[in-house]
Amino acid sequence: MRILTIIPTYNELESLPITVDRLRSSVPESDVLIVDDQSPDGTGQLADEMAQVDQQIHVMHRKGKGGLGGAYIAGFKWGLDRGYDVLIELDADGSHQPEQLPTLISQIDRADLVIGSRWVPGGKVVNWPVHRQLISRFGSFYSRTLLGLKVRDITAGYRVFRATTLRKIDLDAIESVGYGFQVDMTFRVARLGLTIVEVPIAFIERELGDSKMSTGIAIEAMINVAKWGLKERAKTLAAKGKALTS
Ligand SMILES: Nc1nc2c(ncn2[C@@H]2O[C@H](COP(=O)(O)OP(=O)(O)OP(=O)(O)O)[C@@H](O)[C@H]2O)c(=O)[nH]1
Ligand SMILES: [Mg+2]
Repeated sequence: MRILTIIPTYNELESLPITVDRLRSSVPESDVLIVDDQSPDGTGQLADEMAQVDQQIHVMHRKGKGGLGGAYIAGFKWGLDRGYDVLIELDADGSHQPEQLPTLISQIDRADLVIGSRWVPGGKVVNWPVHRQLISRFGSFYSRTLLGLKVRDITAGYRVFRATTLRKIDLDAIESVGYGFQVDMTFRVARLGLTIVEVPIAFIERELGDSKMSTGIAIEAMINVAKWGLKERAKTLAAKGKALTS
């Protein structure tokens, strides 16, 4: 099983080396792809230096901040082109603990997508203010209800995909930039009737660097989810109408 862990970065100069070191010790068999969007703080150059001394580290440089979704899609395509069997999403900021990755990977035998989940029994968030917890829980509840999904942590960004799952998805059709990207991927995997397994994780609030979360990203996600939910419902109604008239 060839594994690739994709780490998107934008201004993660302090966090990136710590995260990559922890990842390399926790899952030494995984190759690493850092996708940097020309971070003004020089994260991209640091990534290049890391790649020079470790053959398993690769770097993709994109032209300017294009959003988390775009960075992951570019990373997925890179990995699929090179024949990886398992592709992993991991934040650079320390929120996703690489030490928990072996447990997530161990579940990919029985799943098409494994999600590191904050909102299943045993999952938790550390050092998150109450308002962030409420926003995240509400976001998952809102998306779950509108899209009719069973997943508890729909916006989660700690994920293990089988390559076969990603190959079934039209990656070019995904437009969302922020959290919406994670919701969109979950929805697409679920609609294909594939198996999603949630594994409890402890999500740690970043200690270094700045968050890229913004109100714009949250609003984008809410509008898109409502749009997708309505579209899906319209499709179901149209199918029912057809069945009744035929
Ligand atoms: N390449 C790339 N990476 C990004 C972009 N935006 C965010 N990232 C990275 O994606 C990961 C998650 O971003 P965060 O800023 O931690 O956003 P978040 O985790 O949603 O928000 P917090 O909960 O506040 O940490 C980090 O590794 C970021 O550096 C982007 O536009 N391009
Ligand atoms: Mg983060």
